[in-house]
Amino acid sequence: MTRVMGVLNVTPDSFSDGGRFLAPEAALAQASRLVAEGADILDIGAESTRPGAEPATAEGEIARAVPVIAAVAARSDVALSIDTMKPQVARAAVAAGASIWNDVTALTFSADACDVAAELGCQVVLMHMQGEPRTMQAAPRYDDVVAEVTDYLACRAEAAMAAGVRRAAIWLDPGIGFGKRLEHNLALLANLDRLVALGFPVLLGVSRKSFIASVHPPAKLTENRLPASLACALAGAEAGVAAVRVHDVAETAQALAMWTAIRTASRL
Ligand code: HH2
Repeated sequence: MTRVMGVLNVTPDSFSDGGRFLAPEAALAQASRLVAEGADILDIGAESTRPGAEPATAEGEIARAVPVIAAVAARSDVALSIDTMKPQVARAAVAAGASIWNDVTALTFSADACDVAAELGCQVVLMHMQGEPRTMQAAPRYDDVVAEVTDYLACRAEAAMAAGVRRAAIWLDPGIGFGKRLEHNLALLANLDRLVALGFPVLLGVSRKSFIASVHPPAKLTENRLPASLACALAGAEAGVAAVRVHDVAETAQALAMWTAIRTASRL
């Protein structure tokens, strides 16, 4: 069954939940809520990667994320993921109880990233992004987006394994919305099976993203994008992704439970 990764951003400026869970008590309450709603994994992020976002310092990320990770780890055995590109932050998060390093730069942010991932021994999500968050949506260009993203992620998995990361610890993510136009996002969603065929678990992050408003203009506000987010999650489940990264955990868990029940019912 496709697992649900609940998003918990302890940032001032994330595109969907920025500023809402900055206070530690608010973050802990939201973590408990997401677990109660059916999250299998919580992805805690302390730097926004939305287009145009200003970079955070490692010290700032650690100060915001680590106390929340430590407090959630003390109260619950839900798997915890740290959404960061910085090895220093990943190291502090794993020490506090995170077991997954979710890296939107696929271990390319610094020269030591692969070595740190190998040393930490945690699970690692390698995500594809063209460019960097501040400017990535300016002029994304691909000749064959599906082939380029798939090849890139296969290469990054090889690089991680060459540094000593276990094959079984590697996840891949096509990076929907990260340096991609609408047609690129849709091509990747329509061909997720090609990424799944590489044999690594695939994580899909589509929740509330802006390409939804390009497909359906009334979904201009992020809070109005749940139906399309669910449609994308089910498309991911159909293609065999291992987990979906979402803001709306209860709704996604319900949609996936029904999809799984239908898929596993015997056909007459
Ligand atoms: N999307 C976002 C952040 N991190 N990580 C992975 N692996 N895949 C994604 O698709 C992904 C991600 C963007 O969403 P959000 O965290 O809600 O926003 P922000 O980056 O503004 O904090």
